[in-house]
Amino acid sequence: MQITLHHAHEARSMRVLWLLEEFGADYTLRVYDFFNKSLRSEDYLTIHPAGRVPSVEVDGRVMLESGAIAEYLAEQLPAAGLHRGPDHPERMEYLELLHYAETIGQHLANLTQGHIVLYEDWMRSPTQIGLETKRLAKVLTRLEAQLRDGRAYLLTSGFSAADCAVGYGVWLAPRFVSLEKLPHVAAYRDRLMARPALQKALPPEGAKRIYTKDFYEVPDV
Ligand SMILES: N[C@@H](CCC(=O)N[C@@H](CS)C(=O)NCC(=O)O)C(=O)O
Repeated sequence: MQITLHHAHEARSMRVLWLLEEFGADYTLRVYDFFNKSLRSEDYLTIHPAGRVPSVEVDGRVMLESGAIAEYLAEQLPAAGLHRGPDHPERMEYLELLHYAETIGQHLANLTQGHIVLYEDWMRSPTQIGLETKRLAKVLTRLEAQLRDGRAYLLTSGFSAADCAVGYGVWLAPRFVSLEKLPHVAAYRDRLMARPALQKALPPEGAKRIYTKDFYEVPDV
């Protein structure tokens, strides 16, 4: 299988990059600068008409949407054991969590816009940032409940593609919210960080990053 991943460091395409590293798959990586409009170039718009990452080319066919890509690749590369098929007892939770990643992702995207993309104080709304921060903390409680029984990963059957999907959000969330009241999520994040495949999906030394602060405070209204 020939795979090309279109990626921007620290963007949602990190889910797919991490997954490819978990597979130990061969792939070609094309990295775009999140800020310099390269995602709006004519060439890239022929791949992703909305100019977003990730997109993948698999044997010459283009696929969009990180959740769908993760599901598809995990299914196509079953030897890695990261898929849970129709007959698996945890199939329902697997699908739910893999797609719950975007419920987390929408708040991260809104906070990225509020704190970073809207770079001048007059552009941003402290009310909107405050609300999105609370909503991000709230959606993480779903994960705290999932992990409360002491399981290492989201499913009792072990690490799966759902961990890469959700794990991206868990990796990023502490830049916006404290995990102090979410101890199981915090410990889960530490376990994810210890995975070599996640480390390989992080930006290399010196690369331009989206997130340059350890913590983005909600601005005063
Ligand atoms: N639901 C899509 C979201 C893709 C998306 O919006 N990605 C962001 C990066 S996190 C992006 O490409 N933003 C560039 C832009 O909006 O110009 C997915 O999960 O693949």
